[in-house]
Amino acid sequence: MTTAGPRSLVVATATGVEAAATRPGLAGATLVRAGVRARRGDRVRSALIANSPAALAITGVAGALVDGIGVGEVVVADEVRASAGTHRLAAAPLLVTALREAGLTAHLGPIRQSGHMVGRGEHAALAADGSIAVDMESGVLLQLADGAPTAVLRVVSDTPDRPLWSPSTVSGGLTALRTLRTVGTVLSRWAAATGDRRLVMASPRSFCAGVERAIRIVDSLLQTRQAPVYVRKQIVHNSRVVHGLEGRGAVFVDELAEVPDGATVVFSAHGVAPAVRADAALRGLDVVDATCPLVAKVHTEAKRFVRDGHTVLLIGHAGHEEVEGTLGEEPADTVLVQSVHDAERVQVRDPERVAYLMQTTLAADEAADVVNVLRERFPSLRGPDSDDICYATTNRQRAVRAVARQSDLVLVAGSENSSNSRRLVEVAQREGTEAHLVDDAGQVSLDWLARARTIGISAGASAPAEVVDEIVAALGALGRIRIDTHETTTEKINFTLPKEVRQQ
Ligand code: 0CN
Ligand code: SF4
Repeated sequence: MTTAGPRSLVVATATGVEAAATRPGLAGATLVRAGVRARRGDRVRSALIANSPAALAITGVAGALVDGIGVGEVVVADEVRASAGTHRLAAAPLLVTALREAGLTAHLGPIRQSGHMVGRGEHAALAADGSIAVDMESGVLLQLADGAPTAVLRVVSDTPDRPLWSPSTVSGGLTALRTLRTVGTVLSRWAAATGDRRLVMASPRSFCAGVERAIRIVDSLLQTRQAPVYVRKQIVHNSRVVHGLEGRGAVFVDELAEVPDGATVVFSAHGVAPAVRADAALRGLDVVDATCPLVAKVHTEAKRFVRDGHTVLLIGHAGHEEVEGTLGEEPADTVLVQSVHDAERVQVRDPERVAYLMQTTLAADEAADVVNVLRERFPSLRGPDSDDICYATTNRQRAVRAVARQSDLVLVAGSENSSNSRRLVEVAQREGTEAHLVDDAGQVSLDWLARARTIGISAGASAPAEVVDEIVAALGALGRIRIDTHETTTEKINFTLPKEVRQQ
């Protein structure tokens, strides 16, 4: 693939007034007046050819179709619906974020192209299919793009409450034109982020066996038990997963006190302290345990070491749910060690009887440094029979490291509170590569992309593949992409479901 960097920006507006309002932020761009109903489409076509390879932004004013979108606010189309067909714009969430960063109120949703000016009383019918705004030329102009990256971004000048041909029409128009000045600067940033790229997909990435199992447990209970199904803490640390299950009837609570007597409650993949189990039993709660078997293994090791008279040094992060659960097994004989600094200072009852355990999602290289210090201080230090840092954590870190070495930028799908996802970002950064954690495509900054031609992509063990797909689609909407996969190992691990779910 021949790779082209950022595209030249061609901006199409319907009228000269809209073009003039947008111009201040558009240094170096070509502005084209295409006319209402895009009668002058040939001008746009010529501008795209003259500036090839170009990116096309369609902007100007529009009418909001739904309440909650005000005059002067921006609507970015993720889809344009016209009689000739529907056009998807997968990079639209990135633009919304950039507009918000620029201080504007921006909305994401479908824009409908209408053949006439929409007046009082027509909004509800046009909004019936979920469209949030209406204009008269986006659909026609998009057909001219011929594969060029495209953006459709409109500033609202009228709303169902303040329709066209009402006393507010002029003031609405002026407010919208003022906003267009800022829109121009964001479109320039968008154009700088376009270009052809190579994507290197880290493999393995995304769901591990423990996360698959935990989600299937809640999923299956939602189908077979009476709603609501309560879940103590987030089932896994991912906002997309949690919102998806919430939408289907799961109720996430922080503490058991919020669960009514007799209700079904699921314990999350990260495990719980015995005190929580005892509390649930006392309350007569119907418990289904989604603790990952590999977390449960660490709990078993903690009990075994303490039974043998050892002090357990648990390497992990304070406040993380998994660590809270493991510490709770033998609280009097377990000490948390968070860093090399802690390892150099930790005091134990008997230096001859010391064991270490680990949180399953640590960075393997950092954890090894801590163990080395402990071993120097306590030569008879014992450790787990097999690694506590789980297979999924280890595999994803190896893969992202390999990918980071060949990338200008690494994007890791995952939520902020996901330990293993954050470690993937840090592992990539330690290779000297810029890396960021993104919960969804909208969190990818246009400015990161401006500098990156090869982008590595990974996802934490709790991040759904669909988030990765959305990121890839967004990058594909900014230019041509070649997708390579860097596979460091294949995973074939599966965990059986607990009996409460299997029997149903
Ligand atoms: O993101 P997760 O839910 O959890 P942490 O990485 O924050 O521990 O991923 C699943 C891992 C487990 C247990
Ligand atoms: Fe289990 Fe590891 Fe997945 Fe955590 S990351 S749920 S410990 S397999």
